[in-house]
Amino acid sequence: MDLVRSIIEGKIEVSKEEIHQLTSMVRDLYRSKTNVENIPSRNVFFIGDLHGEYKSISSVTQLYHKYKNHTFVFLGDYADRGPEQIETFNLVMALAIESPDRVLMLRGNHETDEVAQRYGFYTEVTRKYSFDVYGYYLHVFQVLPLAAMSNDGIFACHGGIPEGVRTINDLQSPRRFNFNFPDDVLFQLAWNDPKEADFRFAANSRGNRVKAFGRKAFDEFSDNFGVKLMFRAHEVVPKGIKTFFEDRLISIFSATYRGIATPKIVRLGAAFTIEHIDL
Ligand SMILES: [Mn+2]
Repeated sequence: MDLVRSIIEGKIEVSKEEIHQLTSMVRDLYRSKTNVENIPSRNVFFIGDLHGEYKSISSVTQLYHKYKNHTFVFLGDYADRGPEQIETFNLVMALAIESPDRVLMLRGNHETDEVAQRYGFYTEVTRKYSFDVYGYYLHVFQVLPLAAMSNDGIFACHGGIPEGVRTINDLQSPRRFNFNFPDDVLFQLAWNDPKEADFRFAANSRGNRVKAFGRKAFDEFSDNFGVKLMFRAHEVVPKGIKTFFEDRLISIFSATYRGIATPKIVRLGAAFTIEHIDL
């Protein structure tokens, strides 16, 4: 645990063996989790895309020290694109290992081999370490849950509502242990985007398998699953926050994305009070 503590305290340089230790601990912790994990309904921070920006995860770490009775739900997309991808991913893992009862890592669309090969993480890890080390991270990707839900109506995932889902079993039963997303339900949880429109599902310019979900899909899903409030990430929003469907869905982005966004996270306090926090 010295390794974990030192990373939380700012250690940046880690050896191949240390990455092996770190990723093995996350795998052991997360393998037995379900696709949809249970979370509390209050005193929760939701963190959107970090995309390899160490400054953002450092700010979150300060809140983690300050709010010891709060849960931290990371909505995915830890690496790719930004300047400190390996360091950012390692720090999130260290928090998840140190406090498994109050830190939850969800899987974003960038936590796949296909995407990480194209957007920077593969290149960074193989340049600095080796193909083996990239493999350690892939084994973390595949154990991460896709969504989180509380007993009284909070739902969170990286992308959005998948098409054709009626019961919790439709979300829990697909097998997620794959470096990519062969399953459409899991794929859409990580990839779909909300749209303020009066349809269920429509095409999405991100790709053939990706959908936009409209108000009808959101209302049906909310009714079926008892969802009162949903959190997701996945889209660059300039203010770091954007709400949909009369503030029942909150989209969060927690990186600057080359200076075009103001990174924010959301604190869900008691009685569903919401606070937007600048990072
Ligand atoms: Mn994404």
